[in-house]
Amino acid sequence: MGSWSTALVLLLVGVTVVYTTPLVNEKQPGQEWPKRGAVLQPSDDKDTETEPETIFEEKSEEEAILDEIPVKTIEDSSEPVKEKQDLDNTDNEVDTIKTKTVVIKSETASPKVDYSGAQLWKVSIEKEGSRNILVRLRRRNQIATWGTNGTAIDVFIKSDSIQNVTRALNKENIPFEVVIEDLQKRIDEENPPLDENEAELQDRRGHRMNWKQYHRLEDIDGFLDYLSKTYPATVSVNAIGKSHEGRELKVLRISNGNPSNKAIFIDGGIHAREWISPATVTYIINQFAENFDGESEDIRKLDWYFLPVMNPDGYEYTHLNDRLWRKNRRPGIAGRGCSGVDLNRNFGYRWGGKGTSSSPCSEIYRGPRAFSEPESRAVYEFFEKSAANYVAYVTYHSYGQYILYPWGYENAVPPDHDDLQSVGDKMASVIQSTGGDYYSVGSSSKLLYPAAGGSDDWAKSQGIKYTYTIELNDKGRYGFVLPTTYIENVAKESLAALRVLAAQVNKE
Ligand code: 0X9
Ligand code: ZN
Repeated sequence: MGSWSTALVLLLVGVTVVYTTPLVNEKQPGQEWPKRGAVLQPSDDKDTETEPETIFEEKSEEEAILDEIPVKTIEDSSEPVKEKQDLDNTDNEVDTIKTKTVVIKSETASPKVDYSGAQLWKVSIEKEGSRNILVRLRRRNQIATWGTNGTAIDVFIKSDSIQNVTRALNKENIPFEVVIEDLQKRIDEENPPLDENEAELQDRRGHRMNWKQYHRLEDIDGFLDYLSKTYPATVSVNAIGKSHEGRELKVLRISNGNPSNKAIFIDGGIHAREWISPATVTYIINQFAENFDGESEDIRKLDWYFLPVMNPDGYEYTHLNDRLWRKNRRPGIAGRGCSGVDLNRNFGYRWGGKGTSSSPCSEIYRGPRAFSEPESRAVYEFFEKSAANYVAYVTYHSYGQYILYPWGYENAVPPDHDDLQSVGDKMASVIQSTGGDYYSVGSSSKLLYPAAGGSDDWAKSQGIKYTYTIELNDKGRYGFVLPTTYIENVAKESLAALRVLAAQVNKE
């Protein structure tokens, strides 16, 4: 071969290499996320429009009363904590940094809500009439209800209501016990800073994530980006939309790129204060992404989609302003009224039904219409556009240790409820053998309370068979303010449960 032809060959090889070598973080061939219309997926020919058949079960008197008091939420009340209300009304004083499309509120703008002297009680509901007393106290904004185990309700009481509530319960001989003496103290102790060695390790790793702490959104997002840069053949990240305040909603996908894979969608952080949820989702991501090739076939055969923080504004708000905030950060009317929509009441299946409120001040405010919120709408649009064959949807919440399946909107179950129950039972049993925690399994309306507009009901209505809400630890010792020492065990248990689910969907 002459020197000219050698040069031409070298040039061609060079050009080919440049054009076929993926840039860092660019998706490899076969790694593009399947879009509807691009490749026909088995799910495309399923009729998801028809409403799944429901089996209605008779409600006992007991359950009917529980309907009135959706435990863990505050129904149709104005803001339960005076301080919160005051904060809402300072929205117009808040500093904002405006860019083209992003408006992120200044971190120092509003003062922190102080929970000094606020308490968490376990109030027995075994005595007749005790629920009604609690409903009355809640309507008068004296208490907020957090969780239940069926015989007692966890009740949050702000400091200046303690006397009144004590008197009301004593008068009716309703037993109660103080579980947390001072919530602010617990909040201050919840997430201690890392010691120096650990902090140094963090900096050397290329990301700041670990499961010994609860992290700010920046660390979580940085971790997802790090994984996609480090493992471009299997991991990729896309922003599926933006929150009210302009934060990205980042979805991470893990896949071997086989177009016939089934897919599982997992999210966390719908409710801002449930910090154990994003911690668990990121733990699972870490296990799969860092060692995908060494993972079991059940994991490698599936496409995994993770949205660890569906409510990033609320999540940041709980770090900076109010540790016990639940909703997103939709601004109040004219920047003055109560803010926030409960994203788990804003999804578009049976929106507006039981266990929801039309009052913006309520903790379970459903929003002005289904999918009115950029966060829930982004998830809806993501599923609309995605051609992946979703066979399972898991959404992590806290607390109570429950594995819940639809329906949530009403005390009814879908036709395949036996499958959901038996796979749920298997997950609960592996959780117990892995880390020792007991999880109850059942339909969410029956085990907890009816509440419409949940992401789980919507996912199920779209034809995703194995749809679960998992309420992580604990059972009310710490509630939402779960110490960091619990993270690893809780997350390890959930990972074990997810492996059971993966094995099941691969079998079908
Ligand atoms: O009330 C909720 O949104 C969930 N409980 S939490 O304490 N994390 O707020 C339960 C949701 C269960 N699913 C439906 N009701 N659809
Ligand atoms: Zn929740």
